[in-house]
Amino acid sequence: MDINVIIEIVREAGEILKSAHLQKDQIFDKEGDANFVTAFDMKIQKFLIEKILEVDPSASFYGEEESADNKKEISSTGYTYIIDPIDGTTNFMFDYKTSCISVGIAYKGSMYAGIIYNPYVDTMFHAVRNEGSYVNNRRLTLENKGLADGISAFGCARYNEDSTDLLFATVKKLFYKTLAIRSCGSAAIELARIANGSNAVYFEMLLQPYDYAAGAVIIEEAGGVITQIDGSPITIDKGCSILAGTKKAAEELRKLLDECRV
Ligand code: LIP
Repeated sequence: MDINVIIEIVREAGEILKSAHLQKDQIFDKEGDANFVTAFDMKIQKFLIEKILEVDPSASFYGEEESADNKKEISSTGYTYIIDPIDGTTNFMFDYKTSCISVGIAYKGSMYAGIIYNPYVDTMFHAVRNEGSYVNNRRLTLENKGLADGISAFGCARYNEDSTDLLFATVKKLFYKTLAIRSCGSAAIELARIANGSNAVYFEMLLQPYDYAAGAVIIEEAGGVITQIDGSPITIDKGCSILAGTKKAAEELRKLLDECRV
């Protein structure tokens, strides 16, 4: 698997997203409140799968959108591409220009590489295990700052109402412990922002592997951490909670969550 070949495929998919003119009849409901998919989510996922199969015919896929060649299984023998064709779909629907393409790559069941591309600002994040983390080919190494020295971000969705009280109780406590609070509507963009030092920390109560798989490698290779909110390892074969950040800020936030949980 040549990461540079996959990066160029993702860059091409980014042009589809950036030049998209979404019509009302191209928006469809998914399961749960305020949960949507657009024709462009499906078009970009189809494009990515077809292009990746050209260079890696034995590839497996765990993509967000339902399609015949998307088995949503993690291969134990080869590469699995964990694809979010448009992370920040609701943002895309309202022309927020804060959406990205996220492709995590697992090898024999473990995360190996990650790519997050925001075509609106042309930022291409990528990382390969033990080879470092980069944005537009600039190497990323994290400063281990705490909550008080940075921006804290969180995510929430109407269709994931689990633990909403704990989420907002923690955000209220966080408000007094950090420089500023942000919530941009794209988990992958928030995770990439940890790797380049824009966010000190990010958390969300429930996400799916395609929201965080790529970000996990990009953060860890930059020197940050990513776990579930209780500190346990993340899962890539099913959804889980996410807490990511610098080592110091993540530890501080986990303590805040514990205080709010009692
Ligand atoms: C979105 C995430 C966001 C989260 C939403 C949703 P999508 O991904 O990026 O952080 O709050 O629940 O999961 O659905 O736009 O690909």
